[in-house]
Amino acid sequence: MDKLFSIKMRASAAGKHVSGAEKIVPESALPACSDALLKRALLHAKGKPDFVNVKCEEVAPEEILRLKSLPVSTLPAASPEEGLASMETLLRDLGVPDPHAVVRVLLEFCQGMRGAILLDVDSMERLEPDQARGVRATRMDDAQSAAKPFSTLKNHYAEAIVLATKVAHAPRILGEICISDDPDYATGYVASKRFGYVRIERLKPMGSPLGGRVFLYRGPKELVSETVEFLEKRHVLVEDVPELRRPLVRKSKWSRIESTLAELKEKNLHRSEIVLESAQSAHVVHQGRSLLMLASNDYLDLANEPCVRRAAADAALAFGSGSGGSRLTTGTLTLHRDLERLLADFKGADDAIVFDTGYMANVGTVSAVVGPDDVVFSDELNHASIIDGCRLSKAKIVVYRHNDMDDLERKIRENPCGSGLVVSDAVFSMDGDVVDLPRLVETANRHGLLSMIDEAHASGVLGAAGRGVVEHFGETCRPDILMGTLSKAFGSSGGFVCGSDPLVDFLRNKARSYIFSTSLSPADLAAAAAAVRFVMEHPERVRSLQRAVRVFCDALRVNGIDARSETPIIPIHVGDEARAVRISQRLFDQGILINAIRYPTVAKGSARLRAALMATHVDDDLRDAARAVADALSEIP
Ligand code: WAQ
Ligand code: MG
Repeated sequence: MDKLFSIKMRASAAGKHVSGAEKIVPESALPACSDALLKRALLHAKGKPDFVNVKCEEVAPEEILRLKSLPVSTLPAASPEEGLASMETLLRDLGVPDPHAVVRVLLEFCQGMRGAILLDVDSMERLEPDQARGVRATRMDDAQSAAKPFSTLKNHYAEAIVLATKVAHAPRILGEICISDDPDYATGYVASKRFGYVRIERLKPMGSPLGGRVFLYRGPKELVSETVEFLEKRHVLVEDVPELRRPLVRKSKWSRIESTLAELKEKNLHRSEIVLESAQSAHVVHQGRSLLMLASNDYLDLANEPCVRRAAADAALAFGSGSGGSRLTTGTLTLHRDLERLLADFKGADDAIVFDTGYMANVGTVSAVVGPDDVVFSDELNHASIIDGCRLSKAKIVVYRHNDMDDLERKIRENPCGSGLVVSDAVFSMDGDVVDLPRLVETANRHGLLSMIDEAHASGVLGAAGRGVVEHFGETCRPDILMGTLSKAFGSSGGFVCGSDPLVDFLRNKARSYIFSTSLSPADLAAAAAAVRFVMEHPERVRSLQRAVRVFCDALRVNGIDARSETPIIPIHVGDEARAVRISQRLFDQGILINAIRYPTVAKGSARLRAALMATHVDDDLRDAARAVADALSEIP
């Protein structure tokens, strides 16, 4: 067996103590340990020492007393008064006749001592041989200390629990009370064999240099020297020191909220809403002023379409305002099933399941179809709701490069799995580009993986009839799971998933966002159904949207901005967050609403204007807007 050494470090500056520490470690750990202790001496917050002494001494195993660590518990305390009251209660339970007086000794007489006061709790007499210095407990260590990462900083808790365990086992010691003398650390404890090491989180005001230790003695005075001998001379190793789980620094309960807001504002990332006073349409009203809406997801302008609004109003009058329950309890109306059948028909699927939002459709679906043993392969630009669904699933998440099917192939080979999912947006919400569906589906199928496509920005948008990404690619391929929303081109609210009967049945039983939410209200459902029917009957509305895209992109290019898109999402690159905000603000002042999109929605430093077109935008408005965008880009630094 490795020999054990006691190693002690003491550092001073101009004869004054700066820091000290000691350990008992196996010979093999001695060099690393002396190095760490030396660093600790040289880097001490109290100042640079001019004298450092590191002393190593072999200790015979039979000289070492091995003690089990006291068990640790923590009492929260909102104020020093509360903490000190807890301390007195514990002392009373230990049989101390005058707990208040003992706590006063700790608060009033310890200042400036290097050791502890040794107090007779019955006579209230101080028993230390040297009252200026106090009694020091030394020659002790955590039995595992050599195996633990050695911090050059002093670890309050780790050292205190070792000391408290030794002191509590000293002859005739009832226990100990302590407050850290560190001005930034207001914690202390009451330690005893009886109650263990009870941490008390707040015993003094922050910033106070107060601190000290009192060892509580009960016994004949003649035997004091034996107690002191044990404390100062006996070698002790403490076993099974528990880890401290809580963070040591207690922050104000508002600190996260306040500091986050301050940081967002400082980095130009703070957002607030623009409140509109009219329906969502090609023109909207804000503070009494008309704005050209170039930022809406209501691509087909159906939120404001008379037959859609009428359907919502009629349904509210016939079925009431709320659905009254979750889908699997009382919240399924004929309207829900009618809409699901209509969506399945529109998308050419067996069945569909409607969720309250697109976000919930993605979170519920992804987290249900994969689990902890699976792998999800996810495009790096996928929507946040897909990312959140992946996280919630506890599956391994492998992110592949944006729309890069070679990278997807490589990542699948590098991450073999029993089962898994490839998931991608159909139209990427911030870039407006379209997924390489044929290759994605082929790759997923070849590797035996499920494929899922989010058509939030594709339904009603892609394909001559607006049926989405499958139509866009000429019905040549089809993902297993086709997700979409009712809140964008369909002008209502909600999300949905289309697929096979078993898939939909599975989701009704396993998608938690479906099971544990009150279902959509009658007005939402009827509006969505009317909008889907409108698209089926009026494919020319989809073509108007596609035409608006061509007109706007052409106009941007005429004005020197390189813009092309197959979809109504047209990103105009800016880069700097603050500049993007300034440009968007200038356009806003000129009556054009285009959002500046910033981190965390897109990567840092890739801020952009995100123009979103509607089928009802007229050519003149689009050309004027393109010119205004170009002017703002060239004039605003
Ligand atoms: N023996 C006796 N008394 C000592 C010793 C020693 N080896 N070391 C320090 N003292 C006395 C001295 O008067 C100090 O001013 C006082 O104790 C406090 O010492 O989160 O950090 O090193 O569970 O500041 C307790 C809570 C932290 C830790 C204790 O003590 C936790 C602490 P400090
Ligand atoms: Mg201290």
